[in-house]
Amino acid sequence: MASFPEFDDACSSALKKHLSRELFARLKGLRTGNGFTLQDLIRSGVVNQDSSIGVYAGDAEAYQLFAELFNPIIEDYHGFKPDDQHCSDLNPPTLTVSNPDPGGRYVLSTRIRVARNLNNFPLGPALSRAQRREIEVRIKHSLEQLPAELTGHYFPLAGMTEEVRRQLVDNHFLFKAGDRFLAAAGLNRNWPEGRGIFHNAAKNFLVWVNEEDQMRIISMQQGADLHAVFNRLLVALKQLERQLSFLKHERLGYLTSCPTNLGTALRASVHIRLPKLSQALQDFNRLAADYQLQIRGLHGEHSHTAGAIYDVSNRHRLGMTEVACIHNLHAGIGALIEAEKSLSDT
Ligand code: ADP
Ligand code: CIR
Repeated sequence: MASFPEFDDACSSALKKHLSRELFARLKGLRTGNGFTLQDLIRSGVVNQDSSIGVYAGDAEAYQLFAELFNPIIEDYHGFKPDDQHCSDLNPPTLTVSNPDPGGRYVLSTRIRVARNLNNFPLGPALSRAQRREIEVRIKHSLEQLPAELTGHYFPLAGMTEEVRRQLVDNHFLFKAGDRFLAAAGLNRNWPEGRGIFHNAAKNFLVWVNEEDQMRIISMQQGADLHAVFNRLLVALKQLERQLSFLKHERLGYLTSCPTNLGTALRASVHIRLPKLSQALQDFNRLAADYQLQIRGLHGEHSHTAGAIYDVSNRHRLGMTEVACIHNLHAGIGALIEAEKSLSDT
């Protein structure tokens, strides 16, 4: 891919928008210390013309070396400007969000996850097979030290029966296999080796290992108790940070392979049933935009939905604290529920 990539007329990715011929010519000869190139960075968006973003970083250095491409994509997605500074806060004062749906009429479940990668390793797209295996061993070891309600077991994907794997995916606990966006980014190499899932007995605390990021640390449960879900995540993070050193950038916060996850790397989502509002699509989309929400399907990113149930989450993760991300979602859910109620009354 030495020449400028072809983009379809229908392609509307951030990559297409921000990769000019001049920029391509300027960046195409560069490579990071791990050998990660512009071609590696854009492959997912070139192969998958329906990408919304289309780029992945192979290591921390890529965010510096290819900043001319990353920065405008990051600014478009998060509203974070090149001289803005991210500030995570995992020791917040008490989180005071009420349950946005105490009657349990709209919100089926709540999930908050953060992405993490380990210091002194490349990100997933540039990991060697041996490095991926070493990361799995380190993470597994750290998970074995977790206390009380977080205690659980690690289940490697290799050797898991198809039936068990399918069930975990269908029940929203495990990542799906064969994602074409990740495959083109080099994130599915040597699959399923080095990948797996940890969960406690209640399956309300889970960790994905070596999917899009080396760790996706997840707290989830039925209902809309954002407070309980967030606090469980904070307890787990505090424990894990004693064992593991996470990859962090002075300006961009926690580093992730996809630029949409930088900063807090936090996605707080609810599964919410909105039968009326989802019929009034313009209103639904306007509210989502006003409250900076992202709407996904019932089985996560790039999935369709069923039964008028949507995955609604905070869109921005960078340039704001973790608590601000949760407040953002909380306000958005409140507005969606109000709109659903008023449509039901008419
Ligand atoms: P991520 O949040 O890590 O970016 P996905 O969008 O792929 O990942 O979603 C991963 C899984 O989490 C999917 O099965 C999705 O349905 C599930 N999920 C997301 N939010 C919720 C929620 N609030 N309740 C239950 N499952 C959820
Ligand atoms: C894409 O470009 O569509 C995929 N690589 C996924 C991008 C991340 N999604 C998102 O908006 N958070």
